[in-house]
Amino acid sequence: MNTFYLTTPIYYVNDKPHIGHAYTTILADVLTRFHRKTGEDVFFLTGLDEHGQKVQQAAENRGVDPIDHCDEMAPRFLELWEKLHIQNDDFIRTTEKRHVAVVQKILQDVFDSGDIYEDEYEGLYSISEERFITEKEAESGDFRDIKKIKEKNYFFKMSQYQQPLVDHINKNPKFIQPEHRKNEVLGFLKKPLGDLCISRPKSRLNWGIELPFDSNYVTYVWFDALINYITAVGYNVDEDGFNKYWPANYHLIGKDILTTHSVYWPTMLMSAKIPLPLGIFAHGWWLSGESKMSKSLGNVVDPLGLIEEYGVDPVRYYLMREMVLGQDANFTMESFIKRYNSDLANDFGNLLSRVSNLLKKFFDGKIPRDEDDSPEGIVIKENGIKVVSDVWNHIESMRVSEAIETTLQYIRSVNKYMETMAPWKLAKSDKDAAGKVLFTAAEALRISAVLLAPVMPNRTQIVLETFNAAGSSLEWGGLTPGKSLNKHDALFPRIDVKKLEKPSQSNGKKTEPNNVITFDEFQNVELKTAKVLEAEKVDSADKLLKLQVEVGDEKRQLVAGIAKFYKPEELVGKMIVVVTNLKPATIFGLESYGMLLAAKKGKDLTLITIDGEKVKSGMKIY
Ligand code: ME8
Repeated sequence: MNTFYLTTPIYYVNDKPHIGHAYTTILADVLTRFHRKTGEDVFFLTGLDEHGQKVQQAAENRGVDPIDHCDEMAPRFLELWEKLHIQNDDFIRTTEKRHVAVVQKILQDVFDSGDIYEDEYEGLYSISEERFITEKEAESGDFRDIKKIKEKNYFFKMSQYQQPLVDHINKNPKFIQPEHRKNEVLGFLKKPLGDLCISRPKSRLNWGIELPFDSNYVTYVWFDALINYITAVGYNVDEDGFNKYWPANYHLIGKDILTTHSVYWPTMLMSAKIPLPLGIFAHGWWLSGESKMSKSLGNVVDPLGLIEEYGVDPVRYYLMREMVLGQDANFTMESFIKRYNSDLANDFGNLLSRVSNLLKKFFDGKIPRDEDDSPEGIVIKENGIKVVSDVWNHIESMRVSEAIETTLQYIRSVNKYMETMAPWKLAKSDKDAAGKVLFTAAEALRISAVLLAPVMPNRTQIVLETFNAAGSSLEWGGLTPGKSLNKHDALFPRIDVKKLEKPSQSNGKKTEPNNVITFDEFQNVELKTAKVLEAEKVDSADKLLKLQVEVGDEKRQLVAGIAKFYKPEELVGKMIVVVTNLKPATIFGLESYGMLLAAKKGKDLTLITIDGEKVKSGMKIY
């Protein structure tokens, strides 16, 4: 039997899951549901990345032990997976014994083979990224919390595997997908590849897996995390299980973690003499406006809220349909509602209510005897057979949104067929012919529901149960003539866009300026209180002041054009308002992480400040 092993990244437990995490996991769920349908022996792995600086920091901020923090966070992910109807086969946590043992084994094996050496290293270290960075990277402004560090560490001879990796990528064109990501990695590998620092002294970070050959160190979180993919299928413990599923068919990842997966991981495996995964597939980012949805930017959508409001299937549908795999996509409530109303309510839901109502009205709520053998009916049947293989081809090539669109196009063609054949009119003159049309339409709808079931496992079940066809296959002809229809609720009640809009405040009269923004757009802007800790003039620019501000637990640098209005010493201690999720900017060579708010008219400018006993820095402003 063919096997299909698919993994998601293991997510950091530094905060609760957001829509980006939900996306990759739903994608893996949809793909594995399709593969299970073809009879493959599927293994679907997801889990949590629980070690490292980020998690230690998150636990420290909350004043709890890292392991307690992880134990508290893990159920939040599990709860979300349950709500999203994720059918994973395993859920790995890197703090589990089974994983620690495998990481230590690999470390020891690689050490014994001579691929790990000790060296003193001095360089710039980015705390937020948990790695040494180059001078050039430091100047790029993409890294925060940079420190100069000199210390003894252990290094993995990654450079030794540069050429074998390039050869592997060239010999296996599907190893890194999509194509443009493969080219990106090959471009990266044109420059000499350095060795990888794989240790962290416990004096600096102790939340990790101890090096088996030096108890003063823990291993680098990525060296630990990537190994989860082999731990879960039984590496070094269950040889048969391991050989059955490994190498994985795909590691699904977001493009943010391409290098770790397509450079660190394969070279680690080469050194440990373990076969490489068959494929690494990097999808794009969900954006909110121009920026990536990310916890640190504070612009993430909470998947639980959406599910509660609209149901899980529409959310799964939207995420799968809207993002073309490999490209970025914009998450907006407008596009969510549009997709819901047009694809789900109008096309899919409408077809079900039309067909089932007509069967009730004219055929006593029973499935008619014969299918339509008119030319129009034959086209629907032929396309109903073709759509199955088209969808499968798309899925095998990781084109999920195209697979969905192909099914929706088929549904639209069935709606057109209904309009052309008008069985409600036909029923009055030729009842037999009307029955045939309705049979064909119902069968087409059944096939479509089976095809959409991996994306929307719940609502498609309603369709199948309506026709008494739960568990039926993808072969044309799954309906049983004479069977009675079951009652069903509206599949996708339309979202009334007007009801969502907030009523106007002004005694009945609408005042709508032409620059209105939606509530969502407003919510995308994160405003917080910030306390000014330090302020100084910028030598080269007489309009600018450089401020260090405190936003809750975090410190930030802001550069603001207010030197003409305020003396630096006047600002220290003031509680101001800052846009905290603005893309960082470099102003006169200085990094600025946010923007302060001020009222300005003509030549006057006054900073917006907030006073009050209860006001603390880091409070969100609504
Ligand atoms: O990187 N759009 O964990 P993480 C789409 N622990 N996908 C997104 C997204 C967005 N805006 N934001 C996050 C880590 N994701 C490591 C992985 S694997 C051995 C270790 C998804 O919690 C996407 O899959 O930061 C991305 O790769 C992953 O979440 C990063 O999750």
